[in-house]
Amino acid sequence: MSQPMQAQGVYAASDDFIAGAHVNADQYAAMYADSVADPVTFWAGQARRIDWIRPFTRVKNTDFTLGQVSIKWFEDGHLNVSANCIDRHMTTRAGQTAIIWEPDDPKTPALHITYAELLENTCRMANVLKAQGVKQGDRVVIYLPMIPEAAYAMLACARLGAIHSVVFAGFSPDALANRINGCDARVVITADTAPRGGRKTALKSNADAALLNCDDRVKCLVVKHTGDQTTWVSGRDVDVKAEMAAAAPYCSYVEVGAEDPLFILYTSGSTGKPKGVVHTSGGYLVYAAMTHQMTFDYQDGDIFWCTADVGWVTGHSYIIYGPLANGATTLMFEGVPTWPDAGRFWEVCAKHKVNQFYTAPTAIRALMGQGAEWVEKHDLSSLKLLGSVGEPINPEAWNWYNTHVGKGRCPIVDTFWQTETGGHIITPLPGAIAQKPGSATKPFFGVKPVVLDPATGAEQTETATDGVLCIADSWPGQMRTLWDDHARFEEAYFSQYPGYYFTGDGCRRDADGYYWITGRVDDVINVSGHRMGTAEVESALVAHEHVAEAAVVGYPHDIKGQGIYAYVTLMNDVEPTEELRKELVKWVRTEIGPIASPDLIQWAPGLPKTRSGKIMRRILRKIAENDYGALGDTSTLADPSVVDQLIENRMNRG
Ligand code: 6R9
Repeated sequence: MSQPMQAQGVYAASDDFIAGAHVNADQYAAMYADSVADPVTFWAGQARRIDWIRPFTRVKNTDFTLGQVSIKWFEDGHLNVSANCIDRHMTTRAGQTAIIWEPDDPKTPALHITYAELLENTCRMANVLKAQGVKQGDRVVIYLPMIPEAAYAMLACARLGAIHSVVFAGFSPDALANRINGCDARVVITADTAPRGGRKTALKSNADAALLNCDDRVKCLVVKHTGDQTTWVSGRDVDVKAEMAAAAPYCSYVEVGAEDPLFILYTSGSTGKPKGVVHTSGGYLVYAAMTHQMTFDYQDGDIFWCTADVGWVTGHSYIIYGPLANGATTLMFEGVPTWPDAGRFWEVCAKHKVNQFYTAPTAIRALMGQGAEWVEKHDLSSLKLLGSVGEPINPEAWNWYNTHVGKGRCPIVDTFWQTETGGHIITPLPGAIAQKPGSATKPFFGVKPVVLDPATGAEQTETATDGVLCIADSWPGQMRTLWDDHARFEEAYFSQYPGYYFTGDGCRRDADGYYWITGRVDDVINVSGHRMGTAEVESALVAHEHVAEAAVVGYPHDIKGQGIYAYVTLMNDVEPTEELRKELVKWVRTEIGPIASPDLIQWAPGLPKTRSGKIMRRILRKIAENDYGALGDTSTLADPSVVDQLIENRMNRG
């Protein structure tokens, strides 16, 4: 999906929706102007939406200057994130459902966890962590499926001032070990097995394998979720549910500084090593809460469903922190959209009377392919708003979503943001900004997007323009650093276009000032809304004994948005066989995880290189896209004949 989408019309919310919305067009215009003209006053006001134990006196202290990048918000304020998401609601919402948990198997009853129960379970979990020696500032790795214990664990860490690093349950033992070691965590929380779509992932045995490569002192806390048999290492493994039952039902929360880290979340970059994005407590929570309320026009009593996994930033900000800070009812779904059938999402929407539904274009495209009859079977009259995230949404998917799911009466918010941004940065506010299918529309409050000329870095001042997307000033939800590597943080985000935060995305701005994200301009690809560094897949491939060299690029894929196309050069004496192809796919799955599986592997006796030995990825991308007619300048190639051979044997002839 790397092409800018053409507007096929402009869609505004109904007059009724606008009348009841938190923000209408005039309010947006006035508030946005204030937010960028005087961010200190604006954010001082917004920060009151959360409770501070000690009020801040300094609002904004940020500097994007290369060599001294520093981002601090509300820096002398003190708070506790868990208390903001739970305790402060106890006087008014103790009996209200905080989390609806919908299990993988629709025959298993859903759970309705009240705020009072959330408090007790979070406290019990916090006491279990404390008993393992976890204290303020320690890192805890959470490798759990979509079960309530994942929420308890995140909030328990926040309660103790410990820093969580959630690792997506689809990641391999190696990826898990790297993340445990990367932040020197002493505790990993996992589950026995994880059912999804009727199949089970052996999480505990993955954790066992990972821990072989970690410090002996790392404890393994195991949630016995399915009750499946697992190996048990006494002295190291802890039965979480049993310990929670025996623990005290209350645990006091600690006072943390606004700039104390809340979590680390690893994400892919353009080099082989994933980046440990660090978010802190005060600014992140203010921003997650505010965007959740305004972008989704969340109203008290609404049932909110974000289908992401808690292993991604979307799950952090819009299943856990934003909704719970707002006292919302948030739905957590263990399963997949297509099991037991392609109507599962809609069945869950109808069953729990979901009001806002937030998913990814890849899921919409997959369901679109199954036919609208799966949607029509269910009563979707509770829906008020739909959301999209993770990649540009193509107009076909947008129209299908709008017509069949939203019945033409639900605004669609196409929210552009990143792990690094903490929350939405370019997004429609549904009562204020009319939508154009494929456009993330306008900036959120306090966000100053700029479009730069990719070559010169000059700011494009005309309204209608295109280039690379940067942000000119800080907002409270912005990441603060990379774990233990501030130099890499500056280098990755602030060095290409000095003075700006560089998103890594290209974009177009139309004559109405709407932003259209055109996709990554770096070596990051977007597979089913998941970020994957091509270098990560390459380094996994070359770690195989038969592989001499590998180059990985993205290519258009109907469902996934982008698929993974790998060019592999084998060692001299190795025969390229179908069997080896399968083995390499399996190899990458075990090295990184199923989301990194190459879709196509082409044997490449040689790769197109410049005389200085740089692989010319531009050419490889074109061949993978089946668009080899316009290869551009190939004059710098060391051996141009390599290209003809690659074209002849290309794998994607679609
Ligand atoms: C939240 C999340 C970030 C990258 C980002 C961009 C792409 C996300 C988008 C979108 C177009 C949208 N992206 N939302 N592109 N329209 N509404 O997805 O975070 O996993 O860090 O990915 O995803 O390319 O740079 P993350």
